[in-house]
Amino acid sequence: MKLEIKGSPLPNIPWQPRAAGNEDYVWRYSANPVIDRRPLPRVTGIYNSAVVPFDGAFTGVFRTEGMDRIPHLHVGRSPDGIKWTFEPRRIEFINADPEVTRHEYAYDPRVTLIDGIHYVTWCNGYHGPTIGVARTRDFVRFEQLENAFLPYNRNGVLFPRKLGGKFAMLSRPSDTGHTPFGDIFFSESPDLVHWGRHRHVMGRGGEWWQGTKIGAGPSPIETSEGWLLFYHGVINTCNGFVYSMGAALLDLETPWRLRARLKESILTAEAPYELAGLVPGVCFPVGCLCDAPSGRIAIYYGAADTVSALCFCDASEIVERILNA
Ligand code: BMA
Repeated sequence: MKLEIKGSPLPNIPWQPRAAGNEDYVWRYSANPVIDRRPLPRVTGIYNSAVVPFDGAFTGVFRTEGMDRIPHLHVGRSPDGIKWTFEPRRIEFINADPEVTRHEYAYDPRVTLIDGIHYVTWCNGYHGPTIGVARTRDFVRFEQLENAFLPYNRNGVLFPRKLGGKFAMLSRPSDTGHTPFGDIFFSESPDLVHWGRHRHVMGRGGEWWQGTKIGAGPSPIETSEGWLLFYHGVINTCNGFVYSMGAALLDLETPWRLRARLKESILTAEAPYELAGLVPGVCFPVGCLCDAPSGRIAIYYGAADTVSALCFCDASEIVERILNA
């Protein structure tokens, strides 16, 4: 299959070829974690964070947690996607209406480039978790927009282009706590304020690794076979939830129609840094880089709610596996 990826070349993508003998769909960076705990004074974890190419280098929005364990968002910058420095102050979002910028907590950011502007979506505390939305041109000034949904919702992930003239978002309606359910839904908006035409995309269940809940990961990658979506799937074990990574293909023009999805997870908690941390047993994908046309993909994922790790895959190979699932 000759897969076409809609996107820009990214020759400096962080990359490591698959080790000989490794038959997994996705392989880990050998020097993981890329970002260790304590990146700033009194920050005990930095994870579930989104990285994008910016000005020939890389930037990102990172979830940090300090000694009070309340998550906030910080900007990070890197020449190569591996070595990072972080703004010591959390992002101060701007809006004339203080109700919009009212800050309780912010976590699990995604960053999506649409028509030359970077949009940040995250789990935003507003009387319970909902989806915060902001835009930036320079990663210095962030204008916060209205929350996309009523509480409770998590994992709001924008598509990198408008569909039928509308912004499009995946999300996962939830509850106030460690939600014991969850499917992925699609919504669209003409103006990033009013969201509607909600559609069910795909559900939990079936294979045990994704039996409890699922949620979209990084922004979908557009390919000639459909939108390639990495997501997290959760199993409820006698020791609590375990988070793995899955892959699916959504229809290009009607992305609430699932084309196919892998039955197996593509990455599950196995490495020491995924099994030991503040929440052991978590692989949580949020950011993704892709070099079109080579199809090299680098996925940033939070490990054990403590550190940030990197894994790699090949777009053609993973799409072919999904289509043959
Ligand atoms: C989810 C979110 C994620 C976290 C995961 C595992 O509900 O809070 O940020 O990684 O739980 O604790």
